[in-house]
Amino acid sequence: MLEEKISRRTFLKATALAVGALSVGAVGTFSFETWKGKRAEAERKDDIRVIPTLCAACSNYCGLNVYVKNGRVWRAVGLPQHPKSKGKICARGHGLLATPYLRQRLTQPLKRMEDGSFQPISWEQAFREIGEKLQEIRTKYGPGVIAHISYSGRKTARWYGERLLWALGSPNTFTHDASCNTGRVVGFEHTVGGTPGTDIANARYMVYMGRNLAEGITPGDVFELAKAREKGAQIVVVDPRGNNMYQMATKWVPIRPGTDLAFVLALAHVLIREGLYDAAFVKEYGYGFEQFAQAVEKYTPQWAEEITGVPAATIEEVARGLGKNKPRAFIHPGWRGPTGNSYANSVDTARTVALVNALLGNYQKEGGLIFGKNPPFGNLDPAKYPAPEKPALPRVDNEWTLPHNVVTAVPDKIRDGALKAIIVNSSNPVMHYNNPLYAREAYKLLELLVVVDIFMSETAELAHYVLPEVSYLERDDVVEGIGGKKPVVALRQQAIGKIHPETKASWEIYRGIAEAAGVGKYFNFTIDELNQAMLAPTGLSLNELKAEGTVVLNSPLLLGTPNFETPTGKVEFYSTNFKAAGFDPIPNWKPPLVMPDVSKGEFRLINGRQAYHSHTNTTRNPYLLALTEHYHGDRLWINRRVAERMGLKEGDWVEVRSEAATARVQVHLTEAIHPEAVFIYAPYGSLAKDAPGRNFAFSFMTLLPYHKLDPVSGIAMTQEIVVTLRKI
Ligand SMILES: Nc1nc2c(c(=O)[nH]1)N[C@H]1C(S)=C(S)[C@@H](COP(=O)(O)OP(=O)(O)OC[C@H]3O[C@@H](n4cnc5c(=O)[nH]c(N)nc54)[C@H](O)[C@@H]3O)O[C@H]1N2
Ligand SMILES: Nc1nc2c(c(=O)[nH]1)N[C@H]1C(S)=C(S)[C@@H](COP(=O)(O)OP(=O)(O)OC[C@H]3O[C@@H](n4cnc5c(=O)[nH]c(N)nc54)[C@H](O)[C@@H]3O)O[C@H]1N2
Ligand code: SF4
Ligand SMILES: [Mo]
Repeated sequence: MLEEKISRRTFLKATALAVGALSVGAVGTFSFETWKGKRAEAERKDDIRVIPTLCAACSNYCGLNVYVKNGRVWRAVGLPQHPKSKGKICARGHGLLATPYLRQRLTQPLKRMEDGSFQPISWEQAFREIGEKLQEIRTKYGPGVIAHISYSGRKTARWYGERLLWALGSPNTFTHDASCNTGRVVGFEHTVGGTPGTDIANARYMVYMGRNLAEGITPGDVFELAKAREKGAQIVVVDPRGNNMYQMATKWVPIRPGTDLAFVLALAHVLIREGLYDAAFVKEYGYGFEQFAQAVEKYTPQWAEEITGVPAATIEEVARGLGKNKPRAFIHPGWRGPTGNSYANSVDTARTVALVNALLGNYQKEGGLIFGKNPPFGNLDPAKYPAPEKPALPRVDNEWTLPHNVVTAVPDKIRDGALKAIIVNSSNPVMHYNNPLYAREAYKLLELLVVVDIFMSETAELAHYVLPEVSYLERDDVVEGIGGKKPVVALRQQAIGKIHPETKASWEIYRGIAEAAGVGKYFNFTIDELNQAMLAPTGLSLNELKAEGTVVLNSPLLLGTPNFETPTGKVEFYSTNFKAAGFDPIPNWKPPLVMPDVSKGEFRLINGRQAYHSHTNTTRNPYLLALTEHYHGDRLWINRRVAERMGLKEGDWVEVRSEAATARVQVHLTEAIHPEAVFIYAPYGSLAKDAPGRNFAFSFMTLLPYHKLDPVSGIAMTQEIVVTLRKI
């Protein structure tokens, strides 16, 4: 740990010294032109190759050109044709380039021994033992006790994981979504049939309600936002915290956290009361509008002011701004914040956001919300490559009918004995999907836990077998499709040779496990064969895609007529699926689960993305952690006036206590946060033994009380946390 600290400081000092030396030289004998010439000369002698591939530091999977110099990764630039990067990559995209070379990489398959230690074993032994154990567990309990968990964006893991599980007879594949955006997905899917994208560049009035483009970055969207701003667009940021977007915003609305539902219900009220909604659109595409209109009659701006702390006049101003600029106006669907994951009312907030957008008639319109067009992908020919059938067994999480899978339910399913064996790939469920202290005890009960990772994650530490994958720059993955105004195909391909010879790509690992578990016949193809089959309907060959990295298909989407894939084929102001599932068919006001009692010195603990970190993906990255240190990026934000009343100064240490746990952290005093909330950036407080990220702050997830999961969506409601602070 100490060693790590020194090297980070030295890195910063070295940077400062280099700049110093350069500026001294510049006034003395240094000539930039000579330096440039020498540099170019040296580079001519180098072997430099440029490989187009994809970043892996977040789910945007931006397109990159990776420059490889003498076999080592040198630098990368964004691919201009990739819709997410549009020619630029973010700090994480640069920082992650160090991943292949990090000393914490897993280099060999490992087996956990009786005494808890890990011993290196051969791949042959790993496959054989895992295959035998899977067969034994299937015979003993039936196939349904086997599950697979992956990050949903990691398509290779998802695709191969599902094929393996189906081959074994289990339907229990999970993705990370219930820890991320399932609230939004459920809300939008059952209201308008899916989650649309936003046509930022052409919008005139935009509301970002807990969607922070400046830190939860998508570079392409940030460029579009800047363009729209130059053209005079209004940008309203609704956030209890002055997030970095407020440099571009025209208005910041600091809202009481957990109350966004009241805010949007009141927007609907004003739009309807003042006749500012698109009546023709609602008539043609709406189902159950009358019942909804009647329900929101009581949700006046004055009523919402009481709950949200936002003045009624501000709510009216925003509603009128949206109404007058429709259809080039929208409320962003959000991602994780208030609509995705945080509260007992997140799903209803998402539904109401979808409905307010329908009131603006903005679906499939320029400057509005657009359901993108996806590339047409094919599949392997089943005559040549036998495909397993989807198992008829019910899923273990089938008490939830509205979401597609509820990974947050896994710890309880293990405790109940419904799950006995889990394969995890590119995912860290112990740390990230529930309170880690609660999850850890559950995952320990498994008879078989196999983790495919590149690091010894918190989940890998509990595994019976840890299987080392090659990093994102050392492998080919399954082709990616990106929906939008034009469909896009993109490929992650190998840019450098393997750093550690005993590591393998996911597709080889699944084939090895499948063969050993007696279902190898379903894996008789290479990843190139799979990718060729997928690409066939696009008319693009794998070689063409390898040369370009990212290809925009020339079949643009026609705007105008929206297609709502709901049971009624309409925008469901009255949700038939919610009614059938036993929930309120109309989104009515519902308070969050817990509320801090300010008179007792309580706060709500909220969190968010930080521009230079991504979850556990960066918790071992010395360059990105150096930024944390440099900017004190791991301090707990607290309102300056409140802090001063408590006798706190910038950088003071406090103890943060919730019902679940206690943590220690330094405070950051600022005007830019609601007085009833404290805020921490989300990536810190790693619990893994080898992660320097554990030296920074704490993970908000460890303070999350283990209350039940949301009955509608299964989200863990990760901001339903009340804390108190004590100076130490
Ligand atoms: N404490 C905390 N909890 C969170 C969040 C948070 O920020 N902090 N964020 C929430 C959100 S929005 C999300 S989306 C989820 C995300 O949580 P996860 O789905 O767990 O995603 P990550 O933490 O990004 O990465 C998971 C694992 O993938 C491994 N990995 C990285 N690269 C590779 C690779 O090339 N191959 C393989 N096989 N493994 C690799 C990492 O080492 C890590 O162990 O967590 C949610 N929960
Ligand atoms: N740099 C970076 N970018 C990322 C990621 C990353 O790890 N790092 N992860 C990617 C992933 S997996 C995801 S899910 C997205 C998430 O993208 P976002 O959902 O945009 O990100 P968050 O920062 O989690 O939440 C956004 C904002 O919600 C605010 N907020 C908190 N509580 C409330 C509330 O009650 N009401 C309102 N109105 N606002 C509230 C927070 O202050 C924060 O500024 O980002 C993606 N991009
Ligand atoms: S936004 Fe940054 S981290 Fe995410 S994929 Fe793009 S470059 Fe990589
Ligand atoms: Mo996420």
